[in-house]
Amino acid sequence: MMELKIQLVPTGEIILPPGKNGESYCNCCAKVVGSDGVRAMMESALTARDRVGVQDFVLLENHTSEVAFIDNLRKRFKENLIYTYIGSVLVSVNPYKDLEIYTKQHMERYRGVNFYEVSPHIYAVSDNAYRSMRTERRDQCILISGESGAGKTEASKKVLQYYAVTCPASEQVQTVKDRLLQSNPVLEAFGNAKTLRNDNSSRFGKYMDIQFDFKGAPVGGHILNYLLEKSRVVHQSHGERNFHIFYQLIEGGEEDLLRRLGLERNAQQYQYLVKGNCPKVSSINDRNDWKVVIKALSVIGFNDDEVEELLNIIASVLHLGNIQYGSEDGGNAYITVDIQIKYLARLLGVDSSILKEALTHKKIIAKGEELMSPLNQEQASSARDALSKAIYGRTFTWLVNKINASLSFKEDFFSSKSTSVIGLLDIYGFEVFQNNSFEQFCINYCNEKLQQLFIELTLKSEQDEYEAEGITWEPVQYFNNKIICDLVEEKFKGIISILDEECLRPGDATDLTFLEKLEGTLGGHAHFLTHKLADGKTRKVMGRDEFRLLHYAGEVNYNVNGFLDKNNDLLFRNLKEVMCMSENKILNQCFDREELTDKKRPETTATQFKNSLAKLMEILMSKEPSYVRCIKPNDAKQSGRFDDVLIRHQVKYLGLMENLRVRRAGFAYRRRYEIFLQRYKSLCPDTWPNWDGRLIDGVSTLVRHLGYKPEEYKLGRTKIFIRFPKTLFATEDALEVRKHSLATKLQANWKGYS
Ligand code: AOV
Ligand code: MG
Repeated sequence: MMELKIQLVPTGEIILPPGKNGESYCNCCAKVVGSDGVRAMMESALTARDRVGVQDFVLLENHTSEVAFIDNLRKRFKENLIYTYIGSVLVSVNPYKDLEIYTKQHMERYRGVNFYEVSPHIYAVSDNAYRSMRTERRDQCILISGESGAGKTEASKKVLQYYAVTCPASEQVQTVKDRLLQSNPVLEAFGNAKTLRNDNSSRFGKYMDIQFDFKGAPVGGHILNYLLEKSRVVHQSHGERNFHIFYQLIEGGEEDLLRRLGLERNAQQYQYLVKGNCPKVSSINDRNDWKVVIKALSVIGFNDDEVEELLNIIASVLHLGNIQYGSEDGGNAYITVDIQIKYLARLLGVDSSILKEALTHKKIIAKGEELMSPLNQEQASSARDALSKAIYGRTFTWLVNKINASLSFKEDFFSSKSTSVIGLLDIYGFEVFQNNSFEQFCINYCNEKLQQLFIELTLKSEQDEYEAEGITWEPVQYFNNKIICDLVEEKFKGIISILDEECLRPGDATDLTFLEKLEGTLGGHAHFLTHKLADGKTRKVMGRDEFRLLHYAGEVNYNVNGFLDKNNDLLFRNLKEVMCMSENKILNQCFDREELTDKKRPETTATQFKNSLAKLMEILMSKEPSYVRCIKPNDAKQSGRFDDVLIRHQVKYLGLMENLRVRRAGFAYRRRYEIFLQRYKSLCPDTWPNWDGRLIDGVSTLVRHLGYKPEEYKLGRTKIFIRFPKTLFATEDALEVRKHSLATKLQANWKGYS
């Protein structure tokens, strides 16, 4: 049977392979197809397009219609086509099921192929970034955004897998690739957890640089981690879990390991694991994951002792959680059962009586003398929890450092140098729960920053450039969320500044006085609300301990309860001292004696986070970005369900319609005149070998000679702007042909001489 080849290329045109006289021919048997055949092919291709939608939203006939946009997304989703472009931005809808599109064959299909010649895929974005890095020698970054559960972490893993499979590898490079890949299960075990939004929710932000040598082989990596949600160690909301590693250890740990650690194989026994009432999750196999993590730790280079020390710490946290306090007659706390202290002393390598005292007393310095002041039951419980959080949080940072040491580029190990990097950003997505606290405030602020970067780089700078170049341009209106970023981070007036001020204020500062100050300073701000209405009345739907932020992605009520403590993140001095004495080698590195003598107050949590995000933005701005915008199709984590309302909301706040409008009206490529002329001047007798006049005139002469139509390009002050990729591809092809014919001619001449 004759296979008709008619292609619906991503640019949306129907390509009819041309025959000699303009007729079309069949791809497999090369028979010329008559006009009826062509019509049949056209019809079937158009029907296909009707069914599966367009691969690039730019091709939508009604590109300003949100309905058409969502229709297209739905059509494709129903056909398991989860990826669609807006120009070079990849939109991805979480399928919530495994698709057969990530095989090695798929990877090969995308390798070295132009973005627009294959169907949209995360591999196309990965390959495009890789090739740009290699050809232009410019550092790249792939920014993955979307709300919690939209598929960011999965996407970032696919990118890494793509490089691991397709990049060249020597034996040494293979080791690096293995370590890069294996860092994922380890960090997920310690840094991810089940939330109501996502069974494998990232509770830390991650930016990973993959370093490549000049041959394009990955030779190293480096991870920056952002604010782990430590509070989860001691408390989880109903239906949520603690970090995966605890359940993995309890489910998967061998009998004698659990015995050594003094643990029972029953998560319900541990106070830190029972709060969410959710020990088992159907989508998670803790026992298998345990095996994967232990293997990964060994690939990364952990020796048996280090694994043992790490597990001692995890077990210690569980034992700490089971320490229960009673109250003596005078109100002082005492520990009801000693068994946990015994385990803790052994696992942490500390003196049991010193630990016991530190868990019930606070050291104060009065008149130059050190005194131990007893804690009441509530204070002791929160001191215990602060210790658990500190231990876990610092161990997590240690883990990242350890992975970084293992991934670090070792020059003497490789014969080449590391030249360029591709950065991969996978943060925690925007989230709203029934009860939102300091953690959601930080997470959602981080998402505001990322959205701001997207706006800066795709909507704003794009339009600014047209204006600067004097290109006629109808500005596209969009919501700039800078106002919300400022509301959070501005010096003196922003929420973080006000929070810090309350944290540093001696005396009677509480979460509620913080809220009052917020009202005093920010009341009336367009994106900030509390229960107080301007006319003195009360907004009934809001609690008296809440403030509401109107985020770019939606409204969130934050309960101020705990804001001050979480921002201060204090650990009593005597607990620190105990930890400095620990014989556990990891904890010994995590708690430094210098901390005890340091008089300077450490930066608050929110300020540290703000500063680290500012640095991250600088890093990202210095690289050439590619974007993946992830969309969550429903709130039930189910496959095949496309919830229109939910999706419309995301399309709106991600600014996808504005993105499309800028893209439609804009230009896919731009080149500075001198670069454009230098590259293509050989294609026109007037510009070859040199053009003596003004650059703009040279480019103008060149493109007219090449047959560019007026609507295909515009000439700015310093650059040529080309509307469609195909125009540039055609010019590139012409260059190839010329090089080829030149080479053939040279060969013929050479033969003539010899
Ligand atoms: P997130 O990273 O965006 O949320 P994940 O990447 O963890 O979301 O995705 C959530 C779940 O959706 C995964 O565990 C998979 O079950 C499923 N999933 C996502 N992408 C795919 C895909 N391409 N193919 C198949 N299943 C997928 V958060 O970390 O909560 O913001 O903070
Ligand atoms: Mg994630």
